[in-house]
Amino acid sequence: MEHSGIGVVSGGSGSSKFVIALNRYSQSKLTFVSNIADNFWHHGVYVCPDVDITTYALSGRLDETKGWGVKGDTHNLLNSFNSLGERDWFTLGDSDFALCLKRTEMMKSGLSLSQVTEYFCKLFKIKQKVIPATDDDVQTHVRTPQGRMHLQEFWVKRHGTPRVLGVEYVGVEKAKPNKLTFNAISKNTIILPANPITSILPTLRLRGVRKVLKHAKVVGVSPFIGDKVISGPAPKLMRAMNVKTNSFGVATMYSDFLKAFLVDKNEEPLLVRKIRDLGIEVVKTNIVVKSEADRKSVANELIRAL
Ligand code: FO1
Repeated sequence: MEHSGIGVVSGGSGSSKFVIALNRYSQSKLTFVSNIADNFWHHGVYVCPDVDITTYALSGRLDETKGWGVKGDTHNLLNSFNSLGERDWFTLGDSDFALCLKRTEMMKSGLSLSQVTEYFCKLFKIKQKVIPATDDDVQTHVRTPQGRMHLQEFWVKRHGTPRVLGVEYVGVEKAKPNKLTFNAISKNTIILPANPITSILPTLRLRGVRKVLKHAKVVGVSPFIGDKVISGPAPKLMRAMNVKTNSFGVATMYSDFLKAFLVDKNEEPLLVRKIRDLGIEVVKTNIVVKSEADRKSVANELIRAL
C-alpha cells in the first residue's frame, strides 16, 4: 500500500535496526521524530545519542553491533584522555566526538538542534528527514536513593544499578514540539521499538503530541520478547512506574492512540488477548531483526498494518 508520508517516532539503539529496515524497504517518505531527552553535555560537547544513532543508521555509519557510535571509529582521544588520570565512563569515539564538537560550535553560533541535524543529514546524503522531537531542553532524570540523576549517569556511568524511585522529564511542560512534528505524525505514524519510558514517552509528553496521534493511524512495535528487552533498562524503569514489564505493559502506555501493535510471533495468547481487549489490533510476527530477510519482512508488516 502506498502512503504519502510516514512519521516515525524513534528512540536509540532499540530502534536502529528498524530505522535501517524502513529506510531500505519503505517506498514512502519517512520523517524520523527523534527522542532528545537523553541528550547531555560531556567534556564540553553536546551529545545527542538518539538523533545520532538515527542519522548514523540512515547513512550506513552506525556501529550496528553496539547499536550506537560510528562503525570502525578510533578512540585515540579517549585513550589519551584516560592515560592522563581517571578513566572516562562514556565512550565517545573520535569521529563521534568530532561530530558532537561540530554540533556544539554550530549551536553556539546560534543554530538550533533542528538546523544542525538538517546540516548533518545533507552532509551524509540522507534522503529521509530526521527531526529532533523538540529544540528545547528536555532531560530524563531518574530518582534514586542516591539522588536524582540524568539517564546517562544512571545507565552508562552507574550501569543501571541504583534502585529506581521514579522518572522525571525535566523541562517537558515548557518545551515546544518541533514545528514539523505535528505534520509528520498526523496521518500515518510508526512507533519504533524502544524503551517506552526513556525514548518514547518524552516525545509523547510534548504538548499536543498525543492529541494529534489520536486522530492518526498509528502502528507500534513492541520492544519486548516475552518479558525481556534486547538491551537497556526498560523493565527496571517500568516496574518503578507500576507498568507491567511485557508487551501488554507497553500497549497500556500507548492505548489511547494505537491502532495496531506488532509483537513477537511467540507471544502468549493470553497476553495477546489482553492487548486486543484494549482495542488494539495485534500482529504476531518476527520482530527480532537479524538478517536482510528479517528487515524486509518487518518493514512490510509495518506498512501493511498502517
Ligand atoms: N551507551 C553505553 O552503554 N556506553 C557508552 O559508553 C555509550 C557511549 C555513547 C556515545 C555516543 C552515543 O551516541 C551513544 C552512546 N551510548 C553509550 C548509547 C547511549 O547512551 C544510549 O543507548 C542511549 O542514550 C539510549 O537511548
